[in-house]
Amino acid sequence: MSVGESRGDAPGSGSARPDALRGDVPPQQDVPPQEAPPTEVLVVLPTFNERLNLEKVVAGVRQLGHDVLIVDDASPDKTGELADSLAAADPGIRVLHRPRKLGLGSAYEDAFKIGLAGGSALFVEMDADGSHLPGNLDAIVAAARHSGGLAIGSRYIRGGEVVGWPFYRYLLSWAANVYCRLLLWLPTHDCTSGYRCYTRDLLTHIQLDEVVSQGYSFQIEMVYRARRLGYQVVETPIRFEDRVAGASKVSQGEVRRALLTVLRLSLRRWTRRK
Ligand SMILES: Nc1nc2c(ncn2[C@@H]2O[C@H](COP(=O)(O)OP(=O)(O)OP(=O)(O)O)[C@@H](O)[C@H]2O)c(=O)[nH]1
Ligand SMILES: [Mg+2]
Repeated sequence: MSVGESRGDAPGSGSARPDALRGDVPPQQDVPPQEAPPTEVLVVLPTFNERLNLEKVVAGVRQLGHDVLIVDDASPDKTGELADSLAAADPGIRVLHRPRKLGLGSAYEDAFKIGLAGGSALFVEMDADGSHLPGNLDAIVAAARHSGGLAIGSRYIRGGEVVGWPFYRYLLSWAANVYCRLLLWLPTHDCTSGYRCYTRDLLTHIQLDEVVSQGYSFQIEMVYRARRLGYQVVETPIRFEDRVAGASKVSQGEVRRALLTVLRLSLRRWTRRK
């Protein structure tokens, strides 16, 4: 089943009503119901071939007491099976299995809909590759709670740092941020950071079904939409460490698609469309 089909099948999809998101889980997304009431914070971990990294990241988050939702896209390295075994041993962990690699943005969209239906109040995005340290999580969550909107774990403000990246990778990230800031007029320093926390209020109003980004530009588009809706977008410094195991999924194709999506958003902005 394609992304488009699964989205279209969702009851209430395409509706502008914020409450259309409630109970909006497409049928093939068979996530076990939560046994205990949800914790305030839901940490979403998207995975594609993260078998070597997942367990440590999940343990770090669970130590802080937050619920975890893993979204695995049929990883060939059997990350999904590992996720299932972690979930079987801990009711605070759930797994959403998707049939194939459908993109980072759509993984977060599907997870947010599940979290909204389940009653979570704060929604964290976090990579499952070990680059995002659990030690930074509480500060990001506190900043989101305080702002009422979106808090971004930022590598590019005072106190933030990147460890272990080769120069070209740093340059790519820096250039991507300059590009977004210029084209979308965003004052945010780290629009592409995937370590962040949204309030329920923001996600309820952002109309997830209208987000055009399926892949990495999701991060940028969500910053843009949050600001357009008038929500505060704040940044809190993080230490970002390059993954020590597994491979990055940021391909040249992903970069191209992200650049084009940002260009499309910028053109819409100039032509005063949504
Ligand atoms: N479910 C799902 N997860 C994905 C997909 N693409 C990437 N991920 C996960 O998203 C997270 C971020 O992906 P990475 O490959 O680490 O990319 P990145 O962190 O933006 O960039 P690097 O610095 O190169 O690691 C990781 O946990 C990946 O396993 C996807 O299509 N579906
Ligand atoms: Mg990474």
